[in-house]
Amino acid sequence: MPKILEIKDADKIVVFGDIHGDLDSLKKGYDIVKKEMVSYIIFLGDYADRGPYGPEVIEFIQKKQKEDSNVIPLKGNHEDYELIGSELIPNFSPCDLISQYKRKLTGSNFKVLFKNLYNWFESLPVAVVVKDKYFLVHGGISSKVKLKGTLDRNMIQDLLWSDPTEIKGEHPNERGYGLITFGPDITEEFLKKYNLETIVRSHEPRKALEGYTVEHNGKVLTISSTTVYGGKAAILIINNKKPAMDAYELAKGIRLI
Ligand SMILES: [Mn+2]
Repeated sequence: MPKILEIKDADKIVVFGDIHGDLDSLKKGYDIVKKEMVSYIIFLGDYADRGPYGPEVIEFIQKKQKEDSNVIPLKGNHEDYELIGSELIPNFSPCDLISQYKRKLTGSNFKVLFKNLYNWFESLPVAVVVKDKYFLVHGGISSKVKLKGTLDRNMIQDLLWSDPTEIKGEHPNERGYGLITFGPDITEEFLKKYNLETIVRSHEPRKALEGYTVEHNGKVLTISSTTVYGGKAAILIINNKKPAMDAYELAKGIRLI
C-alpha cells in the first residue's frame, strides 16, 4: 500500500510539478537544481502521457533516485495501474506510455519491463508532509483523507485526483465518476487539523499556465513543470529555514524553466 512520508529536517526543498513526457523541461529544471544545495528533490507525479518522452522521463527520474536517496518521486494519477498477467492496465485515460514503450523498445522483454515498472509505480509515496508546514501531493485532499493510519483506496483516489475549486464543500469532479473537487473550507479544516500551512500540488497544468497558480485564499499552490499544454514550466524552491509560508510567499520561490 502506498505511503505518506514525513520530512522533519530540510534546508532547501525543490519541487517539480507534472512533467507529462516533457524531457526538455525536466532537464532544464535539473540544471537549476544542480546549482543549489538541496536537501530534497520532490516530484509531484504525472511523468508520462501527453508529451512524447514518457519512457525517457521515467528513466531519468529513476536514475536520479538511484544516485540520490533524497530524490522522492510521488505517485500521480498517471502512475496508477493494475498488473494483469503481463499487461499494465491504466486506471486513467488516455494512456500513451505503454504504446511509447512498445514503439521505442521493440524486441524488449515487456513482461519483465512492465513488471518492474509496476513495482516502481507501487513503491511511490502518495504525499509528503513537511512537518508543521506543507502538504505536498499530486491531486489534493478530501474530508476522508487521514494522515494517521492506513490509507485506503478512497483516500488514495482523492489524493491522486482531487482538484481545488472556490466552491465550498466537496462536489463531483468532471474528470470522472467518484472523483471530487474540494473547497477552501475543506482545505482550511485539513491544514488546521494537521498543523500545516499550505498545500503544494500539481495535476492541473492548464490552470497553471504561468508555471503556478494560487487558490483558496493562499492556502493552495498549484505548480506545473511541463510545456505540453502550451503554458510555462516552473519548479518551486522552498527555503525551509524560513517559518511556514502561505502560497503567495512560497510563489516567490518559483523559477521558470
Ligand atoms: Mn494528474
